[in-house]
Amino acid sequence: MASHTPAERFRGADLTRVADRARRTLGDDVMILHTRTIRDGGVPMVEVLAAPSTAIDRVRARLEPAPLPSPIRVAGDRPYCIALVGPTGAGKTTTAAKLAVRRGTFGAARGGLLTIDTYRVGGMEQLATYADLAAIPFEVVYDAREVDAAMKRLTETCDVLIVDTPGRSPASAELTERWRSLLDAIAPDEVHLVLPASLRADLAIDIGRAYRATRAHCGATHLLLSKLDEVPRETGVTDLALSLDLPARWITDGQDVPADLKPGVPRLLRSWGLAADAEPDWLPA
Ligand SMILES: Nc1nc2c(ncn2[C@@H]2O[C@H](COP(=O)(O)OP(=O)(O)OP(=O)(O)O)[C@@H](O)[C@H]2O)c(=O)[nH]1
Ligand SMILES: [Mg+2]
Repeated sequence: MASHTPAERFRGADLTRVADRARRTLGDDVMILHTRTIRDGGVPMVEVLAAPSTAIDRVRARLEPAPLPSPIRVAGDRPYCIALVGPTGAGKTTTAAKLAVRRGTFGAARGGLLTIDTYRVGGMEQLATYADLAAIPFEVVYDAREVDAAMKRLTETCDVLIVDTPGRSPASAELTERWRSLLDAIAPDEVHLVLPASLRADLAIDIGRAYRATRAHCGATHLLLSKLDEVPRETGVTDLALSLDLPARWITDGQDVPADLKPGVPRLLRSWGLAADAEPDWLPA
């Protein structure tokens, strides 16, 4: 896969000359992303990571999601629904818990959880425990006919609803069809495709295609890369996000609920071509 990263590294004996070379190569709008001193065969050198600022703007524009509605729901309307879909073990349930439990993810709006994953042993209990600890509403729906009643109850108790779904195994077409009809009945406002950041790009593109080309309410609208902590130096993570061509509202980078959930774009821009030892403040969050 061609890299989408237009950031380039320049090395030399002194910073002024290296920065000049970066400007001559990449143009006057060059932005220095990171500088560090390295040793090349024992000789100290300056290394500069630079990219044209228009390229950075382009990446940002492709990954930036539309802002959440404000207020997130009009009084009396049903809660704003965010569903998480994706392959088995991608991190959907953990991420659902993080989103619903973390205070401030949605400002002052009250979070709630709903699961349609009644297949996975322990999945429901996992979410129920988090909901219990955080004292937020939790509903399980087994059948499309139960959706209305569940939504009515949730309308009283929460403003944003996070919907967990079962992992989709290509071998279980019948189960897949069942949860898709359920998700259709829920009609989420956003459907986040949760994919591990370590997934091979060609597989991610195939999976993305499969999840996007579906019925109205099941099609993925956003990408949520999980497990960034499992990718050494986060190499290639931003390229993966760009190849899926979906906006990225959040990423996850660890198993801790709710701490390991971060806004997507600032983090993806930071991962973009930068080594792990880079200063984290090179772009405003
Ligand atoms: N390192 C790391 N592990 C994570 C992250 N998110 C989830 N996990 C772990 O990944 C495993 C699977 O997470 P789940 O949330 O159960 O995944 P799921 O997509 O709901 O799985 P199914 O319901 O079986 O499809 C668990 O051990 C989680 O703790 C993350 O950001 N980083
Ligand atoms: Mg799950």
